[in-house]
Order: sequence, then structure tokens, then C-alpha cells
Amino acid sequence: MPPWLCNTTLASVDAASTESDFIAEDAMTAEPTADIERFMQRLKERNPHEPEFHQAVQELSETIMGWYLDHDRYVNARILERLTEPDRIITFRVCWEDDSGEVRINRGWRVQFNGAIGPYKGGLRFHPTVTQSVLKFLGFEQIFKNALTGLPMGGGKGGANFDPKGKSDREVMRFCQSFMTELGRHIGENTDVPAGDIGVGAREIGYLFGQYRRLSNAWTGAMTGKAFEYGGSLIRTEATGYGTVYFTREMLATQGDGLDGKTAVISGSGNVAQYCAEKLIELGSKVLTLSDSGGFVHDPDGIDLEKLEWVKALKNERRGRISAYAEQYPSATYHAGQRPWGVTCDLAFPCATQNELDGDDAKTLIDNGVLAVAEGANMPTTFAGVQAFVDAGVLFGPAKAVNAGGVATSGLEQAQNAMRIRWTREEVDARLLSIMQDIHAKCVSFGAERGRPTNYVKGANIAGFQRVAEAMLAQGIS
Ligand code: NDP
Ligand code: 2IT
Repeated sequence: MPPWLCNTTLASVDAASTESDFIAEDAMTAEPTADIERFMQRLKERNPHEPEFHQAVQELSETIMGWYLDHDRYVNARILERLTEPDRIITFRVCWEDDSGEVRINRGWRVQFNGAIGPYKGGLRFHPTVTQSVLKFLGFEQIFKNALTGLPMGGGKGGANFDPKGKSDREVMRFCQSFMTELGRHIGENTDVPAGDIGVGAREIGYLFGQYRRLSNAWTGAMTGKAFEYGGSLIRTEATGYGTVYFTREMLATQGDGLDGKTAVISGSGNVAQYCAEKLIELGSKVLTLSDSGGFVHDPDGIDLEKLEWVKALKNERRGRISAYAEQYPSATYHAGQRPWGVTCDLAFPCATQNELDGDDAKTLIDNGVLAVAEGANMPTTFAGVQAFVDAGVLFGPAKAVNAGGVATSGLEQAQNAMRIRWTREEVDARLLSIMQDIHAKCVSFGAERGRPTNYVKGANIAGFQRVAEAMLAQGIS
């Protein structure tokens, strides 16, 4: 342990030291490892009981600290310290009445993390595991992801510890109306523009937007992910999954390889997983698995477009469980309580949730010869997993680059709403592709390493960070 950490215990930290000297003069020349430890120690003291947020900041710090310390302008302006403190967090009670007349109470949040490069932008998550820590990690990641898209979008995230599973449509509607009654005063097309995430799909966006429109007495593009009929963008539904595959194709191309004939393992069976599978199938890969929180299905014959349509109806309309796939298609087996990483594959796409692929899973995938791993979900790979992939020279695409196609297409939806025009499917898809290629190029330019595959984690972190840091410097101390 570096000497300066020895007497910096939680108990010894007073109010003054929590808001001061993150990188003191004496530490400026130390190894980044020591600086990372010191910085993380302070961050944890300021933000106790937020393991997901600590993890996201640690992952960023591990790849940018050396570069950051070389930039006195950033260090002197304490950009990293400022960037890890949200602009504000709004938290509120959400009361609603269930179908049996019982009063239910949930907690809602909006984390407006950093607005330097544009209005806050990021999804809403409705899931029982939602906590402030989860939303802070997601909001933090969103800052850099949005910066990578090149569009004017700040970073934010919100949600509630509400579980839409097992609720009637009317219950979900009442919850959404109550949630938006409070959130509505904090958002707006030039302030903060929410969208979907886990548990918030087309149905929820419709109810949320409808309530916002009533409250504001105006039709504005204050939410994205809307259905096409009332101002949504074509391709937004598909964008995260499609973008994930476009990015993977770029990674493979750096090694003269492609998607055709590759086997792919996907986790999740929601929005991102469905459209990741669809684009992979269209481009000639064989999709072997899908999953949900109950387990995974393995179809050695491959999940083709027809089977995928069946899955979409199962998950999006009938709101069923993925286990039903194995009853419908006898070629498949269902593995209750398990994740799909033991299935041999060329490509792996974690598309469900955070920390769903750990160091042991990574080792299994590497031993089985995986070529590329692309994070469709946010922070699905643990720190040990990321390290294992990078050390093994696997093409590893981190979430903030790989899944940025969703928010990028939200940005395109905002643009269309502001201009009062609609672009065709082809036009939006072409823009999405070009944004994903551009993000890939940025990762390569900041993450190239001699004699090794590009370090996309480092590339994405530095490229995203730099854009926001420059904007913050230009706008003065705030
Ligand atoms: P959906 O709600 O459509 O689907 C989520 C999927 O993940 C479901 O299959 C769900 O299974 C599974 N899942 C959720 N929580 C858990 C859990 N704790 N353990 C195991 N499985 C779980 O969400 P999305 O597809 O939109 O989101 C998936 C991931 O992609 C998230 O990390 C999200 O943040 C990220 N993302 C989404 C974007 C978007 O545009 N939608 C954009 C960028 C990233 P079950 O049905 O059993 O809950
Ligand atoms: O994690 C994400 O990037 C999203 N859930 C999409 C956010 C958005 O505003 O479209």
C-alpha cells in the first residue's frame, strides 16, 4: 500500500479532506497505480455503499490515469474529480395504485451527471435491482459514450426500483404517469431527454411521453425511443443491437476477418439481444444462444430469422420466458440458472445486464477460442473479465463504444424532432453505421498498441474523456 494511504481511513476523513486534494503535489510524479488507488480511496469515501459506481470509475481510471497525469491543464482544473461528481441527483417518491386498489410506493431517480457537451441524455431503467449506485454507474458511463457519438449530448440516467414483470398494462400505465408527474419538471428537449433501458420499452415510453405531453401542454422531443407514429425515429428500436454488430464487424476487419460463418453466443433476449441477433443472422453468423434471468437456451442448429420473430413475439407481446423456446424448438436445450458463456463460439455478446460475465467466464471463452467479445449491455464484464480478454489479445469492445448506437440514434431522433422532419430507414441506418465506424476509428487512434490488438477500452475511455474535458475547460470552473 502506498505510504500516503496508510492513515487515510474512512474514520479519519473529515469534511474538508473529502472535498480537497485528490492529486496533491507530492503524488504528481508517482506511478499511475498509486494515483489510481489514492483517487479511488477518496472516491469511495465520498460515495460509500456504491459498488457499481466505484467499479465504473475504477475501470475508467485504470486506462486513463497515465494519460491524464500528462495533461497538466486537466489535472490543475481537477477535471477527473469534477467529472466523478454528478451535476445533480433528483430522487423522488412514486406512489401508484395496483389493480386490487392497494397503494404501492417506489423510489424514482434521475442522475444528471454531466451537461458540458449537450442536454443530459440517457435511458430510464425500471427493475427491482435499481439503486442510486446502479444509476450513477450508468450515468457516468453515459457521459463518455455520448461524447464518443460526436453528437451534442450530456450524460444522464434514471429509473425506479419498480418491476414491470407481472404487472398489468394498466398498472404499468399508472406507475409511468406517477413517475412522470414528478420527473416531468426536471426534463425537457433542451434540458434532459430520457429514453428506454431495461424494463422500459415501447409501452413504457408511450405512457411516459403521454403524461409529459399532458403536463407540459406541448409536443416536444423531450423523450426518445418513441414509436414512429408519434415522432419516433425509424431504426431506434434496432439501433443498439445493430450498432453492436457494426462495431464488431469493424473490429474483425482490423484482422482481415469478417462475420460470415462465425458462431455467436448472446446473453439476454430483450431489445439489445434481439437486434444484435437479427443483424448477425443477416450478415451470415450463426446465433447459438439467448437468455434471460432464468437461464439460457442453446440451439445448435442456429436461431434463424423465423425463430427470432417467434422470440420477439414471446418477449415483447406475450412477455414470456426464454425457456419456452426449447419447448417450441426441439433442436434447442434450456439450461436453468446458467449463463451461456460455456458454449463454444467465435463471438460473444453480453447483452443482458451488468456483471454477467466474470473472470472465470472470460477464461472459459478464451480457452474455447473466442475471437471477439462485444458488450451490448452496460458493464456486463467484471474488471477481472476485461483484464483477461485484453491480456489474451481477444478483440474486446467495451460498452461505451459498442452499444453507443442506441443513444446515437436517439440523438438522430432529437434532430428529426427539432427539424420537424422524418428520415427514411435507409438514411438513419446509414448515419448509424457511419457513427459506429467513426467511434471505432476513435478507439483505434487512442487505443493502438504496438504488436497487440487495439486496446479498445483505453481508446474509448481517452477519446470520450478528452471531448468532455475540453468542453469543461472551455466553460470555466463549475
Ligand atoms: P430489456 O429490458 O429489453 O432486456 C433485458 C434483458 O436482460 C432481458 O432478457 C432480461 O431478462 C435480462 N436481464 C435483466 N436484468 C437481469 C439480471 N439482473 N440478471 C439476468 N438477466 C437480466 O433491456 P435492454 O435490452 O434494453 O437492455 C439490455 C442491456 O443493454 C442493459 O445493460 C442496458 O443498459 C443496455 N443498453 C440498452 C440500450 C437500449 O437502447 N435499450 C442502449 C445501450 C445499452 P428478464 O426478462 O428475465 O429480466
Ligand atoms: O444505455 C444507453 O445508452 C441507453 N439505454 C440508451 C439511452 C438513450 O438515450 O437512447
